[in-house]
Amino acid sequence: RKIVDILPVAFDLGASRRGAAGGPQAMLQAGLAAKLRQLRLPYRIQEELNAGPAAAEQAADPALAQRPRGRPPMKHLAAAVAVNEALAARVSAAAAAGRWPLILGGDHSIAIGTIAGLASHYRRLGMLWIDAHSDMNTDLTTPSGNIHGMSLAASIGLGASPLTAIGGRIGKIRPERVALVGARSLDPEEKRLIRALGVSCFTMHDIDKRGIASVMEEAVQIVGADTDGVHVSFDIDSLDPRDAPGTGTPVGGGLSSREAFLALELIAEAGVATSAEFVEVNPEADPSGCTAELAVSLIGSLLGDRIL
Ligand code: LYS
Repeated sequence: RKIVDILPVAFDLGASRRGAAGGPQAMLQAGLAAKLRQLRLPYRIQEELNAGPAAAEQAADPALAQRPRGRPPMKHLAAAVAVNEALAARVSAAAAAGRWPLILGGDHSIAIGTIAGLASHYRRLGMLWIDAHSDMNTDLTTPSGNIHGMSLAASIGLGASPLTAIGGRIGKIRPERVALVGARSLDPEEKRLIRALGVSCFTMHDIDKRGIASVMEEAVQIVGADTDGVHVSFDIDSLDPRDAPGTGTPVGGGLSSREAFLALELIAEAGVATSAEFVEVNPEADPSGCTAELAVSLIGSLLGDRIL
């Protein structure tokens, strides 16, 4: 049995709305460790990573000066690079030591560091990206300047070099080894890029039409074909805001908690996942704490929890 290596990342400067930095502590307080004990999984909880006190106040970054006209600058680029480099080193060490990395976000920009770390270990990494968004913007297409909208593109090797070069190698994952699930808010140029690259994208339309079980069967097959590892990058905003209100960029018409549970149970049954991250839990947007509790249950399902 692999040791689950819990890596909390208190970083939310990749998003417009602050608060996801509190996600890791919210999930831990909601009983993540107890859930792992219940599943009889050995685990360790690493020291929390953060951007450091000066990050939010950082001086203007030289890379920002080159921004294309009409697009907002990448926000908090230096802080995002620093935290993702540190995370990449941690994830790489965990994978090299034979542990099972479980990263707690933080906003979704931390996927850049997670994937950079995994890519040093897995040469043919498959990627299940479960999210309302596709995070396929670059510095040239972003409508917001928020780096959490760029993490998948950057990991594929597209966009500004400070992001694509994190962890050393550019192009950590191949588009044909990626499957998006739950998409329902895509910017025009993200749509174009998804089509041009041939990234498999299972939208809410597909899920409504085919059912989540059929979609997951195909998605798991795509990410498991000719790969030596599969990462599950789970954005809590894939769920409908009625079930998971505590997140920074909620979009209606999302997965029900039942669909999300089934999706993660099916990944567990397939036995393909070699790491995961759960991101965008924002306790400041959820005084009830129900979103963090749901996230803990969902993590349990991915790690083998069953009803019977
Ligand atoms: N596509 C939008 C953007 O690039 C929203 C991204 C949300 C990511 N969690 O800003």
